[in-house]
Amino acid sequence: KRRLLENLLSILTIAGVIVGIVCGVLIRSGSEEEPKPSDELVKGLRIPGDLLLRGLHMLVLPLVMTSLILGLAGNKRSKFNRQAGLAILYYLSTTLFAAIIGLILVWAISPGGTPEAQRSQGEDIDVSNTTVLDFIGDMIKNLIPANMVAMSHMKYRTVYEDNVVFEEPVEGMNMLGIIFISIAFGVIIMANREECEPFLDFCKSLNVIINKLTRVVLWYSPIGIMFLVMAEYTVSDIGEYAKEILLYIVTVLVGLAIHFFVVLPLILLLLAKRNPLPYYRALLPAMATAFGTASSTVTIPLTMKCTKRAGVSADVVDFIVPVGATINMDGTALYEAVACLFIAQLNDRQLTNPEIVITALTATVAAIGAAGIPSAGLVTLVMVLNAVDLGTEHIALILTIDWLLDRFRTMTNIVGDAVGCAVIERLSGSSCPSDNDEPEFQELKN
Ligand code: DAS
Repeated sequence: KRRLLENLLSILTIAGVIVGIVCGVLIRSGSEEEPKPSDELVKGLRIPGDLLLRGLHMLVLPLVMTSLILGLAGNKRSKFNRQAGLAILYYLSTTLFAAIIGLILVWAISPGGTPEAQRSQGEDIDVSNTTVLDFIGDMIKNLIPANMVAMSHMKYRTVYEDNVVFEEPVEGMNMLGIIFISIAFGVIIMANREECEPFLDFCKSLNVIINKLTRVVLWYSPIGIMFLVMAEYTVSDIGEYAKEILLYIVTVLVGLAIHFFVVLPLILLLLAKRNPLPYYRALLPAMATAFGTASSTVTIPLTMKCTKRAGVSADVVDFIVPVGATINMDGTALYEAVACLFIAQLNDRQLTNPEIVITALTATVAAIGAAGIPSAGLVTLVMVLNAVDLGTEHIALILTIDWLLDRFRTMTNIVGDAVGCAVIERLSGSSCPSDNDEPEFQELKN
């Protein structure tokens, strides 16, 4: 039933895009002298679209906080015992590595065009006079939000004028602060479990509520996307961006393919000393479910069953897969790094090196914060864009194809979780007879 609903959501999303494009053309096929619709009409059309964007923004803070806190302290056994510590370390590094693959590819392919092109037209890009030290200084200072309650929207930039130092609030989400505080909370809760149990229960309930709210926003998304596309793009625009969109899809798929077919199998071979082929073959049912539902969470039971059938001990799988499905999303991290730079390119914005480092880090954390539900990566993409002061223009373009790319990145996510189990089992030296002598397994093996 759940799978049917997720597929229905995808169908509605595609329908929303198509209707949005068709209506976009119709409202612009007015009289010659007014090829564009009136401002009033565009303002009206934007309202339902902006509701979707605001809904995505609204979810980021509670989703990231509860996911990070629960990922760290939610599981009874995550008292930083050997397995938990290894799992978090391993997942963080593979997720960051995936984001870096994405950044290298989107820089090399430049689906959104190369900002230098604009420079060659003699238009000087305004390079604000902030130095690298300003940027890094603000980054470090924003780790400690000046206001813990309003931190989601209070980011500060330090201004030095004639040796007078003052801080001016900058619009946008202070993601680094949210992440830092969430991790601090998680670590402190682990060290003071008794006293913090009520707060942890609160986080668990809040996480349930936020995931339900995310579903509401996602079920609204076909409507929001339809109006966003109608207000922003016509076929000519889509046609104009067709090359960029195609290149963008190619960039994401090539990146995911590298991670899926090269990086993860190499990790299996070198770190877990396992043959990737039978391992991947045992994971096929979980891969198909992840692709079909675009949801890691829904796929958890299958990921666990298939990973056990691949020969990993139940002791490891039962603990690592739920943690992995919460905080390990290699596909999502790669996707968000690509999407962020793609939007920067579309806005003719050349990100500075520190901003690219910020993108890799926030894409990694965004992937940790993203829930294992359809289009969760879209919600936290907003956070990555905010981290480098990129607006959510052009996000409508990304929205139109997110339902497709989501499936590929979800499939990569769950394979990353399953590979993590094999690695943790080997590194933590914990093995107990796995239940791979199930009759089906024998049949599968034959
Ligand atoms: N669909 C999410 C998942 O279930 C991934 C994402 O949206 O990026 O893993």
